Amino acid sequence: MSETHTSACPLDCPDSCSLEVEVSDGKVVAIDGSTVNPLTQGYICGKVRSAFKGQVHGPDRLSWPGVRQGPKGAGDFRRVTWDEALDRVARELLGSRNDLGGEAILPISYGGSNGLLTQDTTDARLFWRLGSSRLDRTVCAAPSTSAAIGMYGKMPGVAFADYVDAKMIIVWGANPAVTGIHLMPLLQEAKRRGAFLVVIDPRRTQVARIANMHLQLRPGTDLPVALSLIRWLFEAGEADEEFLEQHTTGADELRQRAQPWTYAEAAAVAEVPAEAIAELGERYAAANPAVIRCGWGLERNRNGGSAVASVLALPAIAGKFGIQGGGYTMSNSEAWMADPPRAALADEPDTRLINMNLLGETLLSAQAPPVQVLFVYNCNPAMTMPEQNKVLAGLRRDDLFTVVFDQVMTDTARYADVILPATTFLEHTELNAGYGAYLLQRSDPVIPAVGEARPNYEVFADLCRRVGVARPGDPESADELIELIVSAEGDDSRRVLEALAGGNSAVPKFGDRPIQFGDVWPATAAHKAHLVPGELDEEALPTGGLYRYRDDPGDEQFPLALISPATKRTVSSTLGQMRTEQVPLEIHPADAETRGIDTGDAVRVFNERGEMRCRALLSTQIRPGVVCMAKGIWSHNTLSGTTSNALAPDTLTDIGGGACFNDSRVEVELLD
Ligand SMILES: Nc1nc2c(c(=O)[nH]1)N[C@H]1C(S)=C(S)[C@@H](COP(=O)(O)OP(=O)(O)OC[C@H]3O[C@@H](n4cnc5c(=O)[nH]c(N)nc54)[C@H](O)[C@@H]3O)O[C@H]1N2
Ligand SMILES: Nc1nc2c(c(=O)[nH]1)N[C@H]1C(S)=C(S)[C@@H](COP(=O)(O)OP(=O)(O)OC[C@H]3O[C@@H](n4cnc5c(=O)[nH]c(N)nc54)[C@H](O)[C@@H]3O)O[C@H]1N2
Ligand code: SF4
Ligand SMILES: [Mo]
Repeated sequence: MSETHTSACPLDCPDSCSLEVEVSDGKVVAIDGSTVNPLTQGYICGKVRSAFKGQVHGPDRLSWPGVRQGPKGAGDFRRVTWDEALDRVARELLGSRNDLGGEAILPISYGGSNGLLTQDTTDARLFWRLGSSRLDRTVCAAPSTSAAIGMYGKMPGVAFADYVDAKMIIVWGANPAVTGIHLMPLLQEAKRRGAFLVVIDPRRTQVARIANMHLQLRPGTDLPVALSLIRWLFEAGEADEEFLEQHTTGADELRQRAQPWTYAEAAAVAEVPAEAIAELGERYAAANPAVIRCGWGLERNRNGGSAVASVLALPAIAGKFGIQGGGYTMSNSEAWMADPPRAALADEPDTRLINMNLLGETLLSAQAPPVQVLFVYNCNPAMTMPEQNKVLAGLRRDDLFTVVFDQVMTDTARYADVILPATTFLEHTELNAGYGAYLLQRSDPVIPAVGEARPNYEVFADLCRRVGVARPGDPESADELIELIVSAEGDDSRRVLEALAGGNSAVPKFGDRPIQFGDVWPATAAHKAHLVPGELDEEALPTGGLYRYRDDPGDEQFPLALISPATKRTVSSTLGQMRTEQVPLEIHPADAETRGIDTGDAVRVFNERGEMRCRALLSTQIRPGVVCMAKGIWSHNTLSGTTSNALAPDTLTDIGGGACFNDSRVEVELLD
């Protein structure tokens, strides 16, 4: 006898699908989409539809706490009780704090779940009250969020549902066929209704193949391209002076900064035809409504923050706001609950802030104090952070005590001193706000916890008690935490709570389809768009200020740009235990030929930071001068056990302290 339950997907994906889950004998037998979230339309991606069952019930599932009994990295653990494991963790936390101070403790968490209960609740309470080092969560979206907040104060974006009415859609550094699949049918429908679709991406992705125009630029050159469009809009009298006067600051300043970038200059740097950029400019000026889907591909390089800022400035300059379907979409992650850590019920301490992109460096060389306890949850840093060799060397440190709290045995978990098994969203209560939809969804467990797995919020609340920082009346249960989080909605929180109480519920905000500069306004001073925000300009001063282009980091020794975009098989590295085959490096036939490389050959990809040995795949989907290795692969997916992250620098973006994965410059050679 099977029964069907409702749920919502909390994976790091903009779509926040509403789900139907079929359960038989306490086991998940099928997962599919429902229509509670209108964007889901009853279908979901293959990752969750087919693969996620393996995350719950597969052989790599962690189902008991363990302590290390072999060398670090071997993944050999002895089963212990929760009490023994948590007492040991509590002893180490307190011991480190007593010996070296709270800052000797570093928690690291990121993309495992977008659920509002899984991060920044009792975990923040534990680490803040202990006075741990704080983590600057910069590995993703930091430059784009800085740019968006500085300019528009996180104004909600154009809803995907409104894309069908747009006359022009620019998909800029996003790959929706993989990373947010529910946009694809809407793009097709918009095209059918006559929209002109432009894709700006170094790869010929699935969406590029259906586009009317594909600008296949060199990675990291979006800034000059956008600035050349801005320059032309002003020069050609296509700037909306009235809008700029009324609703923006900094237009003149931006105009000056764009001045050096003629189409010819931008085209030379981006290695695309100047005529194509010019056509894009003409069409954008003429189209109404026109919308830009800005992704994250353009932020992962030295110019990332300025690149996103220049793209987000386009609709203001060209006067594209104020109409249904006109403007931009980026992330809506802060549309709900402006202040998620409120559930911590603790004050954020003034302890040192560690940029997570520097994890390896920090583990190896932080002083005063060194990191003594690393607590990993919702994260697989051995495979997802830059400078992988440094991260791995750090994890091998004998004097580092590492806790890994995860659902499966990840490459990082193999280095743990203590492993703790976490429940999946099908086993605990979760609150999902998503970052592509405007819905708030609550989901409750559909099966009992697998083995002894426990939810994050329970385990961190338990640890608060064990280290003596819990206070009477601290909210600990899912219901209590949800109430606290939703209280951020002020007068509206009662209504939201009641709507969520039904379990299978999704509460919309902004009437679902807000008009930018119509229904929603910049949450900035005077509700204006700041085209050259002072604080960002200042932050970017060391690199020449906002909108200053920095040249390609490649040289003769390492000329190839290595990028590592998302794939259909994993969400970042989540689900990667089920992708067991060797994953190839994609290389353009022209680059392969000069190196004597053919499809299937074993190659060595290297630079001054490290190397990755893997198979080659000749592909015309990427442009010459660029090679591509999937994001989120595991050590078992390459011949060397290292991934593209071993070649990625831990340099930071111009603003936001973001990761520069796509600034990896490499050489590739044939292995015998
Ligand atoms: N299936 C799946 N879905 C995912 C994820 C996943 O791993 N798998 N990851 C989730 C997460 S964590 C995130 S942040 C989002 C990311 O969502 P997206 O931003 O859509 O995905 P990315 O693959 O990071 O980058 C998008 C595209 O940018 C291109 N690109 C690379 N460098 C540049 C550049 O310099 N300029 C331009 N214009 N384009 C460039 C890449 O070729 C890629 O096709 O997706 C989320 N959804
Ligand atoms: N080379 C390269 N590297 C990249 C990127 C790139 O473009 N190129 N992109 C970066 C991006 S965009 C991102 S967002 C990061 C993501 O990098 P990470 O933050 O490391 O995210 P994941 O790889 O998804 O790993 C999340 C882990 O959390 C676990 N998890 C899920 N839910 C829970 C839970 O409820 N409790 C606990 N305790 N654990 C849970 C999952 O099983 C999984 O092992 O990767 C970055 N790394
Ligand atoms: S990963 Fe994205 S597309 Fe897949 S079920 Fe979750 S929200 Fe939907
Ligand atoms: Mo991400």
